[in-house]
Amino acid sequence: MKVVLLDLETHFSTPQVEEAMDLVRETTEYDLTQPQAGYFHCLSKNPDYHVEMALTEEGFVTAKCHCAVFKRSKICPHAIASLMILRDHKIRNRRVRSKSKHEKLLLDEVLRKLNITELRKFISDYGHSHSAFRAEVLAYYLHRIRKPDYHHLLTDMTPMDKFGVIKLNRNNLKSVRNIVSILLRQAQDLLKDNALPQTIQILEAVIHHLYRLMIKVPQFQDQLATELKHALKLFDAFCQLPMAPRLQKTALTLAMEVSARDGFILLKGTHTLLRSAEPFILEKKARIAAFQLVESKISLENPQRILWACLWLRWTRVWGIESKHKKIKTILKSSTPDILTELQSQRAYDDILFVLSNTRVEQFPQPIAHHMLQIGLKAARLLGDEKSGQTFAYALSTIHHDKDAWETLFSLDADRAIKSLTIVQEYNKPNEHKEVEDFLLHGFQLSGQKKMLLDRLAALDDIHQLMRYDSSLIASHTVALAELYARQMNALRDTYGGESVRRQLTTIVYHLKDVDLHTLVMEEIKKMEKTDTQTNTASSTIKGFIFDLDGVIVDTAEHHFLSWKKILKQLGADITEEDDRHTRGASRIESLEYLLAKYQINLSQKEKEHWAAKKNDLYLLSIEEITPRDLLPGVLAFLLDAKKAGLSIALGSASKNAKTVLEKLAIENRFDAILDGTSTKKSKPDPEIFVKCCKAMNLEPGEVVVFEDAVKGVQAALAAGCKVVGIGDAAILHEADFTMTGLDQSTPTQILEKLK
Ligand code: B16
Ligand code: MG
Repeated sequence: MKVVLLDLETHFSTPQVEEAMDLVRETTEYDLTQPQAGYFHCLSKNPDYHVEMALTEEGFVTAKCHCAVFKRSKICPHAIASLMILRDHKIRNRRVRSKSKHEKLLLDEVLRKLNITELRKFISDYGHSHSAFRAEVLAYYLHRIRKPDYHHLLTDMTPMDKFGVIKLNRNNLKSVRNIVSILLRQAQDLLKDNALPQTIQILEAVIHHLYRLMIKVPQFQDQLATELKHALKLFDAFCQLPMAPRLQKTALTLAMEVSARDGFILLKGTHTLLRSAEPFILEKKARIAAFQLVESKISLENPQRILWACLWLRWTRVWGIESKHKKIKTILKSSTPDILTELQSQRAYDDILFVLSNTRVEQFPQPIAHHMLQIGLKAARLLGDEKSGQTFAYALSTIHHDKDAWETLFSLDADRAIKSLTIVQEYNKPNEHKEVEDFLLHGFQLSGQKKMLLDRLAALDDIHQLMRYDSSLIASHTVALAELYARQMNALRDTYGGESVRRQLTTIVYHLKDVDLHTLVMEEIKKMEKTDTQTNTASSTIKGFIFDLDGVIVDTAEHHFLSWKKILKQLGADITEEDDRHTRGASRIESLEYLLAKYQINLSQKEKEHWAAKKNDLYLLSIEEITPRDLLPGVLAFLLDAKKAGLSIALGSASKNAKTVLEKLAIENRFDAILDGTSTKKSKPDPEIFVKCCKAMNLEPGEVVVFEDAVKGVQAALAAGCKVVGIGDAAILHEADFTMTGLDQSTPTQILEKLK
């Protein structure tokens, strides 16, 4: 950054300059050294910073600070402050030199002897042409004359019509702001030199004038706010200095008069005039007057009532004044959350605790009450008020399940923090609210309540939470943890979520391997499977399952139907969905005969064989592409679980192509017996196929459940003496013991339970 040393203010924004000025004021221990010509070091011990500066003959200067902010943005308050210090140093040296020549002194001497009229005349002699320019020069020198009249200067600068109405436009607004800025800069310098009477004289004129403009020409409020903020900041700094009672009175009168104006507005982010002048409001009478003024501002219609209320509350606390107006209390009561938020932004932490000590937070809706208590906790912590901190943290933990607050409580009073967990646990059933579970598990883990953590995790049945919190249980509760994992993994498998469950299980297995629990959990799962098998088979009379193929295991029924449709088309008929009901489960030749009869087509035996073979060719072609992905949902899991439950399983299909289809689906080895259209003489609804299946499994038909999608199949199973679960439409398969839409809808264990 390269700037002109004598003109820093035009290079940086007002906030940057102000911040740097604050820093200069704060800089108490520092060294300004010149290791070589044109190079300077500003080394400040308090606050800590180090800036290197290079100054050219022409007055250009570059600065480099060693702080992180400068490294990132090539500018920082330290650098600007150091430049100001350097400039000050240079000017002082020059002053010494100029003093020796008596030039400056001479100018001051001359000015001090002038009155305002003489000064004006003097200036206009040098600059007739431009009134704004004349005013600027006037503003520069005004404080040096005997009785400067700033009010006059400002009013003079502000255009008015003959009725006294202010006529500001963009152009003359700029001039007004310029003059105000010059005056404020001077006030700032005067304040630095502790010239308090002169400072308040400028501030009084400027603040009065700016507020007048803010009220009268509200369309320029935003622009004027920049200067007003600067003025208020100076006023606040002024009020913090020790001074004669006469000056205190001037400051207080200014604050009271300006605040009392109709249409007066408070600028957010600045100290209110009255708050700045508070150190001067010492007498009871003055306090009551100020308090009443603030009260008069608090009404429902006032959009700034929250800001006023903050001051009202402060004085209630600090001065112990009680309001006589009930209405105010009512207004403020409903605005308490907003007041707290505002007090927080003002960093008025004492007032926050005061408000909360007089408020029943639980009367507000939950999220609002939560926020209010959070504000309170923060304030208590910043003030080091442990007792209030504990109270807020306890309420936040117990009622609002706030994890951060609980951590604070734990650091302050571990027993109370654990008590809060116990209460939350008692009042909240597992799994009802996610945030409660997060709160509890987090708390149990952090406070080392391992047994409570394990019990809650067991009650939750949420394997993801288990994975999140198992690290603190592995060493102390290894076996219990492994059992829990085994149980929850089994439950997850039983949900038949397909691909997504498989993916979840893989993630869990990886995690278990990571934390060295895999072997133990797998052993637990095996143990459980063994017990499951024993209990299932021992308590149930059912010992085997028979599955039909088409429509139960795979959706080939559609292929059968479409193949028939094409054949019948060649024979001059168009078959319908209704026909599908009759061909389902029926053998190939029976199906053909049914369709020929229905559509009155006469064929010889040879021709029938010819068309049946043709249908099969079409069918085989259409199932060519079948892969294990074509298994109907949940089939594989169901077959595996049936085996796990100790059941024998068989396939009983009317299709002569059953084995081909099973191979394509890669499940031919999963069955204890496979009987198909090649093993029987009579087709469904004749029971032959299922009777043969039972024999092959060495079971009585009464010990077997058949899963069937065709009416003929259901009838065949019943005729064999088996139980039947219909797969498909309950209305069509009404003869079955019960129906479901697919094998993914239940588990073998549940079916056994249902058929008991
Ligand atoms: P194929 P399923 C049955 O199979 C079909 O449901 C039925 O539509 C078909 O006509 C029958 O197989 C004969 O099939 O022509 O391949 O020998 O349901 O008893 O498994
Ligand atoms: Mg079928």
